[in-house]
Amino acid sequence: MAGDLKLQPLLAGYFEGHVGNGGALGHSLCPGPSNFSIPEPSDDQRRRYRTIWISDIHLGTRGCNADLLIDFLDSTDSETMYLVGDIIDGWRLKKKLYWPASHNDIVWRILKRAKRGTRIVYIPGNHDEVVRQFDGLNFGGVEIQRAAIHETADGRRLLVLHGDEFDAIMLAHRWLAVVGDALYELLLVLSGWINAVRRRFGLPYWSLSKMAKHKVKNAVEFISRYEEVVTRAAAARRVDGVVCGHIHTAEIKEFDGVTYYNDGDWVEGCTALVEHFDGRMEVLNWPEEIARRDALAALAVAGEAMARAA
Ligand SMILES: [Mn+2]
Repeated sequence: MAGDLKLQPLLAGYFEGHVGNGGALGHSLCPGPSNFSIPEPSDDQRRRYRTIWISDIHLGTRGCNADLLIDFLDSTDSETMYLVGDIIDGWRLKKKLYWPASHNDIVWRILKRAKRGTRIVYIPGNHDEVVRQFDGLNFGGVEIQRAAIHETADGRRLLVLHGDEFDAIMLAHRWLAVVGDALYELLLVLSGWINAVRRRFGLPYWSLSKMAKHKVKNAVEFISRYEEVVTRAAAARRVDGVVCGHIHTAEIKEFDGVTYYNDGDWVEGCTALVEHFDGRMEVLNWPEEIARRDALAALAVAGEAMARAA
């Protein structure tokens, strides 16, 4: 993919001056959380992780799966939590205000985590880009950064960003695809002429099958290209991996020794990326985790009933 290499210089200096320095100017501008409409449970049953990444919550829209996210927040805890963009959907909020109590519950829970001692880093995305102007500030214990470098327990450095930074490049890719298709059409015409000439000289048919590889543009290919573009840009930054959101597709994938992580979203998939205390990374699919928890609870009840019957 020669196109990627040509476009790489565009990104080379992009993150300079954006990474790090979060919290240096930190001062609290927000009072602590007060009360919830849905009370927070006690802490002892929570699953603990070193780091949690969540993104694309889209608070302020009906798409946000607030109940599942509240369940996730009440079931987990971590030393550090990254909010990887599109937390509040600022664009839609301007058009029409949709803000149920459950969305406040989420904001309170995040602020309360900060108060309990979780380091919270908020990396605004394209839907909450109004927050990007507060780069380097600290609101109620929430550090705002344009991008961050996270060091895992096993010493790997991960670039953390929302991921909309690559939309322009993906658009360029789409143009390359359009040019590619036009070229393919031209080659089809040319090959017709070429084969007509070849037939006249008694030569066998010349196959176009190699060209056909240029074809096919679908969502699956778009996503895998996005993943590769993001990972190549991270590799140019000399990090061991990249964590992003934006395309609402959770994934852990390797490209030439650099790892691509996407924490997914809380609109469709309802997933989070977590780092265990040994540095092992995992995507948590929360609807699946709830189903497992419910099945275990049902088994326990059945077990008790059987023990009583015996
Ligand atoms: Mn986004």
